[in-house]
Amino acid sequence: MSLAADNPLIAPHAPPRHDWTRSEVRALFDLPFPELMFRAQSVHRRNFDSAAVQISTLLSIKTGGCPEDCAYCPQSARYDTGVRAEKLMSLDAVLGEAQAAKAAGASRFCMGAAWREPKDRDLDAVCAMVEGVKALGMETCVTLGMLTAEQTRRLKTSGLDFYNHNIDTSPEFYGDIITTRTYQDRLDTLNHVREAGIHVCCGGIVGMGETREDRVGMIAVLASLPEHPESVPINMLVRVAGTPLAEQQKLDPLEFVRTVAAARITMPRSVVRLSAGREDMSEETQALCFLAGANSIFYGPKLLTTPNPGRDRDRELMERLGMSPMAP
Ligand code: SAM
Ligand code: DTB
Ligand code: SF4
Repeated sequence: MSLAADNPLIAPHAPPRHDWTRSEVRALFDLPFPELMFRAQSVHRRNFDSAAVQISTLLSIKTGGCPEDCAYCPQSARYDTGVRAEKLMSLDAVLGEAQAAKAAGASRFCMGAAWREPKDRDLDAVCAMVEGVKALGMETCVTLGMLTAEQTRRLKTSGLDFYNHNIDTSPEFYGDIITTRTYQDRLDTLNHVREAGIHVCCGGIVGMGETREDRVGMIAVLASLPEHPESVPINMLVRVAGTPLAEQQKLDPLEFVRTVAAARITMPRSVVRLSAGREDMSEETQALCFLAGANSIFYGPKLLTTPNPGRDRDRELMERLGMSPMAP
């Protein structure tokens, strides 16, 4: 890798690139760890306050019983994980949770549903939730599965700020993880979201038994989108008993940090979320992720169905690191 072209200190303020090749992304992953961290932190500081963390809270508004076969997911009806299928939550209950999240310090409220795609009647209910959460003064995000162009327009009208839809992994490894929808289906939904003028939240999962080349491929796909996702969640697989990936070998945490750094360098203006997996991560690894350019977390004791660090623990961690919430 040539020095001048790639060193962010020598090529400052270059606009974000959308033509990242796999070999360039691979070369980032292959850098000596200190060099990779230095580059990631240099890019980070040019684009963000390096002490600011975006705070989102997640709520599962429709849990379990999903027809899809995502091998990582505790909510698939195909696996016996102990997650019960529930009905869509009521508007009042959702708004109560959003209010509590706001009072605890979250600026964005993310609502997730275990659907392949929403039915129109369900979408009406979700739109009412989005309107209600927005009226509380929070940013809104939902993740509901595949969407049509018409559905994205309805969500936009209700005031939706972000839609989360992950590519999850590389195009080559994808078929080992999910067979009930294609990679292209996901890209199509992302296009609809973009065209409706909703911010895109799109990332993936590492630690599913993929190779480094798959992690490279995932980052290269994200970084080559015509517009980078405004939000890029990097999840460490939460290994849930009963799912096909329950016994997956744990990924080296430093490889997770490298993935975060590659996301930061290739998508310099995106908010990169240190997403699922923090419950099993040391605080030192989390600190390295922030150093690598992560600047968002899920805050609150639960993700969708699995545990996340408690609020006290995260407040203490933020304090120890001298980091504070990012203004919305
Ligand atoms: N059902 C919708 C869908 O899949 O598009 C929305 C909810 S789904 C749970 C949202 C995302 O959560 C998935 O795309 C996946 O990236 C992430 N996820 C699910 N289970 C996970 C796990 N065990 N570990 C890490 N991430 C997970
Ligand atoms: C994302 O990338 N991670 C979140 C959110 N988007 C919806 C979900 C993590 C789920 C972890 C497993 C669970 O709690 O069920
Ligand atoms: Fe269903 Fe989403 Fe889980 Fe896949 S990730 S099984 S689509 S809830």
